[in-house]
Amino acid sequence: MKCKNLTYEKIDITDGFWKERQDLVREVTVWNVYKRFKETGRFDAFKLNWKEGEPNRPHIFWDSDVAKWIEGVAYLTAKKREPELEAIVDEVVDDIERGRAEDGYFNSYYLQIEPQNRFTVRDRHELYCLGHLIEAAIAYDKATQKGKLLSLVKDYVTLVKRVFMEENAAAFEAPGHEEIELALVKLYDYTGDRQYLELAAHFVNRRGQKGKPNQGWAQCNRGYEQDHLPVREQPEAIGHAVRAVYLYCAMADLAQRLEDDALKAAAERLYRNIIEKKMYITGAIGSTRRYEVVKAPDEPTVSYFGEAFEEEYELPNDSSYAETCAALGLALFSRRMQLLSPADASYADTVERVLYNGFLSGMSLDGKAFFYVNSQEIDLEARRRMRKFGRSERHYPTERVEIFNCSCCPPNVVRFIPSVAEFLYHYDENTIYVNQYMQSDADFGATKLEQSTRYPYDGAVSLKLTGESKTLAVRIPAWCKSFAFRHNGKPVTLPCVKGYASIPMRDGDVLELDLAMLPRRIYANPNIRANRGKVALTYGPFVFCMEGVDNGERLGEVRLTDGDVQVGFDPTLGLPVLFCPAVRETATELYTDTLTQTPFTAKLIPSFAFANRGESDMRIWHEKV
Ligand code: FUB
Ligand code: ZN
Repeated sequence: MKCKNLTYEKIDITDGFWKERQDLVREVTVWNVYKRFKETGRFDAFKLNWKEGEPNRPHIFWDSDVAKWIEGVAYLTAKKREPELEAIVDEVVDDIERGRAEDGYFNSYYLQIEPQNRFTVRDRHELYCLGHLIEAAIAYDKATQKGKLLSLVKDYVTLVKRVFMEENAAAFEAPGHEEIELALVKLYDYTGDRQYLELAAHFVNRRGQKGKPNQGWAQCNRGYEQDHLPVREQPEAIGHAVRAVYLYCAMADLAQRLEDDALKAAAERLYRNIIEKKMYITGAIGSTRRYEVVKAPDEPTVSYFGEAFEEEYELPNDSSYAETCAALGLALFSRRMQLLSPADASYADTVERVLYNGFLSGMSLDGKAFFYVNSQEIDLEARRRMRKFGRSERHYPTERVEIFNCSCCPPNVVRFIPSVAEFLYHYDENTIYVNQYMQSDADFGATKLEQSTRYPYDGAVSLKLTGESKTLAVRIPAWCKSFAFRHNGKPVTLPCVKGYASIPMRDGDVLELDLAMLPRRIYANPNIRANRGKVALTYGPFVFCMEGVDNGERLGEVRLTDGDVQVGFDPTLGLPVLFCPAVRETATELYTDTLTQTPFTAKLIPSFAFANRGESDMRIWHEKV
């Protein structure tokens, strides 16, 4: 049996850090995003009755924004029906049924604005929108047994298969923004209909074959869309970060299902390239925000077009792109890679890094506002100077907003948090791999697993198995240097191989785990120019940051000194905090042989929680004395 993830409907998160966030999405976020999408015309666009000159002109990927929102509603509904939300979804489904073309095509932009131009421009997101509608349809059918949306998307997929695979009649062979590939694999998994797996493989295999003239934005060329080489030959992660990780998800999915070793090797190569050379300490990805075209001297003209991966080790803090969707996509990619190497816990380490840092910073603590770009450093003084001379540099955001024009991230958060349980476990016929720690009840069929923990507030975890015996392989996070186990109350020493400690468990057995959580000083590879000579602090899965609101602005003057780092708790934030000895270095002259050092104790908070208390300096990487 191939390893599988235990899916969200088989797991109830019953309390703690992630239950709080799931409740916040259910009670606040899903409604806030709905209201803003309603105000901006995203839902009305499905009625196909917009008239030139009216506000809220339909946009090429509004269908995907609403589809992700629907998918999030479906995950919430799977746990507790929400009649008002379902009514909104059912109205959208009726709009699609009423407005779709005879042949099953549906796209609220093209049907209203340029019906004659369907499938003529690769990077105008038709297949990306269909991909998200597919994911939404599967989740909604699973949660409600209302099969209409699923039936509608299947009709649309039948058209796409005919146009792209049978007739090759479109102006392009592979989509400009990957997404449909991973969605088609999900549709295959859900229906067992192999044609969907074959269509996913078709799109992945046609990528990089240059079978049709290049398209997309003027400056943009194939590197931005990972279309510069056949996917099995791509040496490194380049181009738009979200497009890239969505493609890589499909590559990993297909490698497992088709037992395609070349695809598996390519997915592993691209994963390692990201993890080892192109990822921020928070798990965020995408360094380039500036829209620029860089022609690599000896490569096919490859564009490092905006919102993209940079050269290896180029991870600037103050000009990061680090989109919320990109971080989330890296977690999805890592989960899929985990299934290709089931006994290697490092993939779940990456998931954890993203979940508690690079992804979660995308939403405010009150669940109402979002980041599209997640700054990795905020220096208000530097911004002031840039703006004073009207520099064209796109200024990194210092505060979240409720909705932005390009609103791909908010609905991605709405669907990701309700389904976060899917990162907890993967399993085969003998072993259950415990990858993440959340208070939860899981149903593997003949075996049930109850997890009790306050993680990430502390490292104590209890796992109670009932029913059929299984081996438990429990992840020891890479950050944890000391841990202890008790099996049915008795201390045991368990072998830890590639990050998993394993133990046979029988009906009624309890395995207790204590993961020692201590503050750690982390140093960056000196190849990362931005962080040479600097230090970051972590505690458990959290990467910490310093904010001006706690420590005074002009954080560039602050240096961390040696000495013990104390752990505290901030009741306002509801989060652990760190207190670290520091000095503030100042000078009056422009150059001096003696800087004034004023000692103080710096307070640091989990980096995902920055920018929740107004505009403020923020640093993850700190100079040290
Ligand atoms: O283009 C669709 C989505 O909008 C991309 O994934 C994001 O980067 C944003 O551009
Ligand atoms: Zn986004």
